[in-house]
Amino acid sequence: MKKQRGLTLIELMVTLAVFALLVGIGVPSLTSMSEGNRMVSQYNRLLGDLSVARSEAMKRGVNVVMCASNNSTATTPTCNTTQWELGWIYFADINNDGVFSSGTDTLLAINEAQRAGITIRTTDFDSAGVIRYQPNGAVRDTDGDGDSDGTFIICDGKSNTQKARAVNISTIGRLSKAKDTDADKTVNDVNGVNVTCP
Ligand SMILES: [Ca+2]
Ligand SMILES: [Ca+2]
Ligand SMILES: [Ca+2]
Repeated sequence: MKKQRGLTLIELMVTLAVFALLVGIGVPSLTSMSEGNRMVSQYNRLLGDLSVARSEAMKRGVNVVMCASNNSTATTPTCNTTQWELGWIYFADINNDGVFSSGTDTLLAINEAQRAGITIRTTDFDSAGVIRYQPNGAVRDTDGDGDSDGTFIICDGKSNTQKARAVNISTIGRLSKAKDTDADKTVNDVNGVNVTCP
């Protein structure tokens, strides 16, 4: 008869120690990894949409408006928030009034709300929730002060500015990844100021 062998005390302790290590370290790092992935994916989505919205304005020869919208999936979505993580839309603004006009304007794309956590906000644009691309690709200066550039800031929802990613948009509509120009570990906005998180 074969002798059945159980775990020795030492084997049991090693097993428990390994388990504790996996649970203690593995879970938080997985959480921050998926949050980091979501930030990267939203960053890429935002860059893509801004870029396409601009090229649609140039291609169609009309203003294209991209705006934050908490009802992006509705039949007639509206530009109604400054919290871009709640969703956004962009459309050919045929009647040039800056809002989505059902039956007149052409809805080009929607991006649905994100799960709770990350935030996507802007700074320095004429309107915190609306970007208007003109047929020449420039961002429209809606308040006429000669300045229409700004920055999109994506944060992790924990006010950790050092983890923030940002996209700068110049007055002529050029997109660029925000860099840490003063080497203090936080990326700088279109005015060279460190970005902040809500
Ligand atoms: Ca319109
Ligand atoms: Ca302005
Ligand atoms: Ca900096």
